[in-house]
Amino acid sequence: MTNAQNIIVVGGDGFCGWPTALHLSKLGHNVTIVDNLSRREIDAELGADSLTPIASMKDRLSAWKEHTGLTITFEKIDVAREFGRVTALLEAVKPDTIIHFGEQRAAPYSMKGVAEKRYTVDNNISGTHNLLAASIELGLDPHFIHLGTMGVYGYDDDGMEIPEGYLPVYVPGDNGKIFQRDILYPTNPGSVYHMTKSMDQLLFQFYAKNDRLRVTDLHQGIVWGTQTDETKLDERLINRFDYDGDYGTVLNRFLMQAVVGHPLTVHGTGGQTRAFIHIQDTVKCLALAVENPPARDGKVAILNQMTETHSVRSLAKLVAKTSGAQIANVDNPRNEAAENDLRVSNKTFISLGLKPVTLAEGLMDETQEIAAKYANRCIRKMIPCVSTWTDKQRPGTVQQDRKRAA
Ligand code: NAD
Ligand code: USQ
Repeated sequence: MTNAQNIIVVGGDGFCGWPTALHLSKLGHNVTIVDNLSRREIDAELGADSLTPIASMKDRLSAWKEHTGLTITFEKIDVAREFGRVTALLEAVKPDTIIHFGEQRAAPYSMKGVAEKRYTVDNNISGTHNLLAASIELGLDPHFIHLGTMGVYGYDDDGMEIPEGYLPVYVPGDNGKIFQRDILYPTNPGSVYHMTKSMDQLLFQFYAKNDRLRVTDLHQGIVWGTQTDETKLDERLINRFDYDGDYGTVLNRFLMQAVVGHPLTVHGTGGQTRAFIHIQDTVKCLALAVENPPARDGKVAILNQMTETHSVRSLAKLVAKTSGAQIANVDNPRNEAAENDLRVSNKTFISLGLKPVTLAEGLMDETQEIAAKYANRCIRKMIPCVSTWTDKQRPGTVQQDRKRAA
């Protein structure tokens, strides 16, 4: 590989960050992982754990070195709270690229209560801003790649294909002439977590305009699967598999629920349609983004990082059909549209050469094999989603009691 870069992967101990760090290392880049290990602490706080047994960072990195001869460096830094250490690290590494996965990423966790709301906002906004401000303060010129979310667009059936970040608007000026602007697609976040991703967008817009920072914001869909070519090499490299009611995402939860004999927990009618991507495609998209920095034109490059859309109901039916699992339509703890359509443009990644893997390609079996292998680690009481979006949805409220009595 000729164009080896110095790459900092913030959040490199997490579900998306860890396999991305390994993939970029294998491609020949010099990778430094920065993580404060807060996810491992939140697991302990919740009494949950990854279904797969994730090794310590020390053991993960030794296993990688043993198998490949490659070294990945690790720095335990809280990017939201340790600005001095962030600055010192950036000055030492002089990254060509910073990839920022290091945020609190669960919508249900962000809605649990006021402490979790405040933590999510403080952590996500300060972390993003510290990385941007430190880069500019030091006079560095990294390509800044951020993991955003499809959820910033909202799920309101806008009656059009969701474009990549920008919406052309046509407005009458004072002289009656129509002028055109490309504005950020109006954000419509569905949780405090998604709101932080909407706010991140403004930070990028400002630094791209003011300092000509090259920023790529990847609006990613729900990631499913667990293993990649690199994490399969050794059990010590295994990726995390969240299944609990706060951090588990819908398809991985269904695949795992079918294995442990739990009914598939469809929220409401299951008419919610969402965008999905397999973890193997996530790491490929990140490699493509690293190789293709945007022009220094003052505009953030926004790419939709998703490969297919499905309704929750259709996923449940698919998993039930192949596994014989029961489907349970439970009260929806969230405040979201019961039914929506979703069409999304992902033309940039396709034009860069991404060949998406799909649900139909046997990867559901692979994910279920992993779930079956570690099913004995499942803590069943952690499966239900108990974080509610509003007080009215809490069990024991007058509304809930009346509903049950009716
Ligand atoms: P994760 O929770 O598994 O990983 C996030 C990592 O960031 C953790 O290891 C955590 O310890 C670290 N971190 C959090 N705050 C930090 C801080 N202040 N300083 C240093 N490290 C910090 O989450 P993930 O699923 O890997 O998601 C990574 C990113 O991708 C997130 O920003 C998320 O919003 C985005 N994303 C994830 C999905 C998905 O389905 N998992 C989908 C779309 C977007
Ligand atoms: N859902 C169920 N049953 C479950 C769990 C979820 O029906 O057992 C439903 C939810 O109500 C929701 C949908 O499935 O309608 C998706 O929920 P999710 O938890 O799989 O995904 P979400 O909360 O949107 O968040 C996840 C990641 C987040 C990322 C986002 C991408 O946790 O980091 O940003 O996916 S996206 O959804 O495209 O915005």
